[in-house]
Amino acid sequence: MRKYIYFDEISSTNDYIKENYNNLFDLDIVVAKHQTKGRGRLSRDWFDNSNSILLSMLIKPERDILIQLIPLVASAAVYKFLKKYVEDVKIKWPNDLLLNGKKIAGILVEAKYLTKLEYVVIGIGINLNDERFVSEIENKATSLFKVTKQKYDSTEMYEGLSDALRNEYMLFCNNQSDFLSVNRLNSAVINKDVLLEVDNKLKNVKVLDILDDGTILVNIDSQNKSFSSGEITLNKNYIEKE
Ligand code: BT5
Repeated sequence: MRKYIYFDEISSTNDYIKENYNNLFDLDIVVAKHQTKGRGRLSRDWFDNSNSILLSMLIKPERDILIQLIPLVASAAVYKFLKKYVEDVKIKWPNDLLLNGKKIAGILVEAKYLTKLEYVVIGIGINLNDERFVSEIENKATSLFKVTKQKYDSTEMYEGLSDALRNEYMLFCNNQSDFLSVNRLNSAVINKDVLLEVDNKLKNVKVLDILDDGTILVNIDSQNKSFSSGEITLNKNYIEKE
């Protein structure tokens, strides 16, 4: 298996896989030093200044998989990878990793269905050696360097993350991944009061749990209700009431 396909510069590693999936194989990984059109969810920007890990993995599933679990599988892989270097890593359901309360990594999962599920792309951005960020994210982003004051070798980090992601996904396929408990035990939001965006309105809710189907269980308007990530976003400036 190829370790990964590398680009110095590309529009987006997710877009590269989506445009070339016919010529790529299951578990192929594409990495780039810099993206000119890095994307988050809902067409938001993903910024980088050539100091981060920008990586996407292609999945060509042989049978249908519960797609809403994939961001949680990826979160668990990134969590385990980051824990080798730093302590206070938290997972903000469904796709952000926080370090000391600031965002160090984001995950973008995209899928294509024709008559069946054709492919899934897992895109991961992790801030590595960044000393500063563009003003849009300066107050809410952090990097491994900012926290540990050490610089990291990008090749080693790409390989480590690729191994962690492939490994977690293969465990998941064999029903052996502990991704749900990793997400629950290290959640930044369970038992917290947060602002939830539902139907374009912000609601104050308490997060109770992450359910086995990957949805989040919240207490909203005095009722318990579960939401999938497609339906809601936890507000990016969510308020924590300790
Ligand atoms: C994400 O979206 O967090 C998913 C990011 C996925 C990026 C990877 S990089 C490899 C692959 N190729 C791509 O084109 N994308 C994937 P979301 O939850 O929508 O968060 C986006 C928001 O995070 C932005 O609106 C900013 O507020 C913030 N943000 C942008 N760049 C950031 C960074 N480098 N560090 C921390 N926060 C950032």
